[in-house]
Amino acid sequence: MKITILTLFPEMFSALGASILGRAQKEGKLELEVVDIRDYTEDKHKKCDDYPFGGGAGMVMMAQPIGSAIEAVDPGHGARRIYLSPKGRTLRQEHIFRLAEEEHLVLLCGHYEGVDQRAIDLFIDEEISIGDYVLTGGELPAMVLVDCVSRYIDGVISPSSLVDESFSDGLLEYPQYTRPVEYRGLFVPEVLRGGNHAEIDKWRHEQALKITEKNRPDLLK
Ligand code: 4FV
Repeated sequence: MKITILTLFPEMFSALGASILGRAQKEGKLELEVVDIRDYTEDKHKKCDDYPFGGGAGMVMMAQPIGSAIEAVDPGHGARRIYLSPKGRTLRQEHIFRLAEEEHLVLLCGHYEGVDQRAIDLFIDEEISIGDYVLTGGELPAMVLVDCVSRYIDGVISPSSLVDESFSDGLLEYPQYTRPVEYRGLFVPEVLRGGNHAEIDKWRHEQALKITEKNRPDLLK
């Protein structure tokens, strides 16, 4: 899978070179392309944002550099073009499964007050929000989306790790434990050390239900 990120702050994406995502890129499973929108402005002063028409605080990213960047990285519109924005549909796990099927994603990162609406109208397929809160830029949301989607690229995560995780069966995940057996007076639940897998599965399902009921009763409806 190829993911192209369009941003005014490419330096923010060095974090995607670490750990699991770094290895996925080294192994050629994930191709990540970070593009500086500023490289596509036609303004002689490299301007990429301007004051909003109608007044209001902050600056708005101009449509031309965005449009030229998108047409450069995705000339045939073969990619799914996504704008990360609080106005978008909230990202949920079922979304991730669908996006993971795409060959090429183009992620547009807004900054400041956002982008000129015409950039969205002309070039964007869908707007996605990572949650009901406002950040300084779309870069962190883009990294969240890259991380979530990349987990479903063949070979990035072992298939056994993709089952029994939060939201995979509509429930939050059961508690996890590892060595040592005792830590500051707290012990690993006996059932997990017993080796009876039917009992372990039963305990884990009960725990998942309990945690979901406590933290996300809406998932049980
Ligand atoms: C956001 C979100 C988000 C709003 C103004 C970037 C910022 C600035 N993106 N999910 N929540 N974006 O807050 O995706 O342009």
